[in-house]
Amino acid sequence: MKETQETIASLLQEGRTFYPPEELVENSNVKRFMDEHDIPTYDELLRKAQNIEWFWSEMAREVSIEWYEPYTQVLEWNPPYAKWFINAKYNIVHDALDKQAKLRKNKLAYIWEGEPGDIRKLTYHDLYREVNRFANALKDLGIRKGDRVTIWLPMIPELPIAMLACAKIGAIHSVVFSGFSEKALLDRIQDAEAKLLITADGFYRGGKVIELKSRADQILDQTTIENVIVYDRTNINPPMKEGRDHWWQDVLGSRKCETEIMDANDTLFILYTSGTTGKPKGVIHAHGGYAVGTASTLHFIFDIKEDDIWWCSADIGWITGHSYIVYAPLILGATSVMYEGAPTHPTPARWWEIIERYGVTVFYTAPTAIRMFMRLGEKYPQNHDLSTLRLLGTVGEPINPEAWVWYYKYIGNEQCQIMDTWWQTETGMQMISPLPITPLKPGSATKPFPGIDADVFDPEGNSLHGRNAGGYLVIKKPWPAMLRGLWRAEERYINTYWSAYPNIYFTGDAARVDSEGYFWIQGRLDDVLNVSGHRIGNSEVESALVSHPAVSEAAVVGKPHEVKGEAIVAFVVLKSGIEPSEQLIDDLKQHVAKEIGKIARPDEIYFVPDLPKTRSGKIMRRVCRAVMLGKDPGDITTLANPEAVDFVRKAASGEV
Ligand code: 6R9
Repeated sequence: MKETQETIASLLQEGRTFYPPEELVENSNVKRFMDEHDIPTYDELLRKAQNIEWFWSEMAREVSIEWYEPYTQVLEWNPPYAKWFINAKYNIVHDALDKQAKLRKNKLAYIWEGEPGDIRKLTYHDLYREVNRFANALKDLGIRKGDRVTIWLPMIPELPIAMLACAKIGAIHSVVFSGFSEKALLDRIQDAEAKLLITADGFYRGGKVIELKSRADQILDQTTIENVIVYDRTNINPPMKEGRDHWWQDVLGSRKCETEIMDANDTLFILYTSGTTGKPKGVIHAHGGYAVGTASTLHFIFDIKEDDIWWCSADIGWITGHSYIVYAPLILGATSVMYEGAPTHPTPARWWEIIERYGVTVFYTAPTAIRMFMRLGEKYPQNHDLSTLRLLGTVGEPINPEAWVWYYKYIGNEQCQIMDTWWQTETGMQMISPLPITPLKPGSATKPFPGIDADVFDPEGNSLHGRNAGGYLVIKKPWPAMLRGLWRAEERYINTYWSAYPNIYFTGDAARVDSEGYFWIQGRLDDVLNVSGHRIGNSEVESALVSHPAVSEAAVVGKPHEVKGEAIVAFVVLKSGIEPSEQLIDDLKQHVAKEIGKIARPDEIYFVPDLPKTRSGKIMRRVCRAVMLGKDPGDITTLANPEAVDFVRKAASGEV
């Protein structure tokens, strides 16, 4: 530990740059691409790729996308709507599966490990067969092109199988994270008006069985769901409703299923993400552009080669899992590791055992996980042979230099470049990230991916590029995996992403760009928390609290947290006649976990007689947060009730 601290201290002082090993550069996919196109330098690559139509059509070829019918035009940009690969006939399942079942029939697509230790290995042929059988099951239950199917499955192979089966027949999947509550599931089913739900009886997490099906039963009557398919993972026999509920095994159809020929711009999936209001946004992604964008980034950034073993530790319920466990690795014909359970079960060495057991070569995780392992101590990774690793990556939030150095030293043995990838559910693909040829500065996501035109603007829309001054992170040109809209919320799409500056995508993040063009992401501007790399709207947690019978009002704010990045703190006003108590604090935490999911459970709850508000009645979260952190709340004289600031201060400092 002492040694680590010294390394960190020297690193922080030096602001060191880490140059990529020559061997990595020489053998990289991106270097080969540059040589083939007579591109001598990284800067030249970035410059040339700003001709986005040239670059993305080259990339479609580079990652071997096979269209049923070719496109007639690369891009059609009618701001704020982009279409890519115009008139191409396509289905992502062709590249992810149908083609692979021929090219790489006996190669492993997934090496899966369940939390109790069970192992399943699926070749491309196995996966192909399972997807076809399940796709026929969906058809038999009346699912057609354009229908929405909600998937509430844990990290088992049936999750990618279900997603691919939907895509294969042209249905739109909407995956809901298995850690979310049934209430969150209800909102998402209703918004998408899904006809079918695919779930499991339960799954293993932290040594326990977490039920899914029996919980879904509590909300299904309020939905448009006509049929439910249930996978038997834990043998707990949930109640099954005659006529509506079907066991996975019982509905499987024949092994032969034609892939639906789609337009490249048809919708592939909806994935809900948190915004500034309580209602989640249904981000829409389309077959063609998403395939090109996700496969290109995995190919160049993580440099996937035929014999790599790729492990992205995210849950498929988030965009990271959609793009980099399901679609991109399959399009590249890679072998992926997939793990069901908690990272520290049954011991804090579980992940390192997995890397050792399968000889993982490229590993992608989140800073919050690294900080957790850092706390547990380096003895766990040190007892394992991690020498197969050649590249590491992170995503989800800024990585602090301490965690960066620990990851570099104890997981990468100072041999592996760390790819700090900035992107969003909306961008679909990694957007700002090093390539194997990029010199690294710990804490910086380095430079935009070729073809991505990122910048930092001041409020008037002037570029702050190179000035090292904080501003709004924006993207100035369209990119292939960009969102195509929000599900049945056109106005919200325009207001959220396209209203700050004309025809420019507003990311909602703050950033600065230094004199060498390196991007330093500073975090979100809007009222969205980032807890362990998960986006949670402050107002989502507030709505959950206010839905409890004891609560009249709530303000939810984030507080810096060593492991989680942000911890959730709630200031709560109780209804008159209700007495504060420790028991009530516990009840409220439970209530939020039930309404949204455990990840949104507040870490701290304080009762206050009133909350600071503007004269128009808007609760001033910013003031609550400043006061809680002991900072100057700014001018509070315009508040309707300045005395409430003191209530918050006293509560947060434990005076009441
Ligand atoms: C992929 C994903 C998106 C938000 C994004 C930003 C934060 C993601 C980051 C990062 C700093 C990185 N974020 N990666 N911040 N450095 N490398 O996480 O998507 O769940 O939609 O979250 O996460 O604030 O705007 P999503």
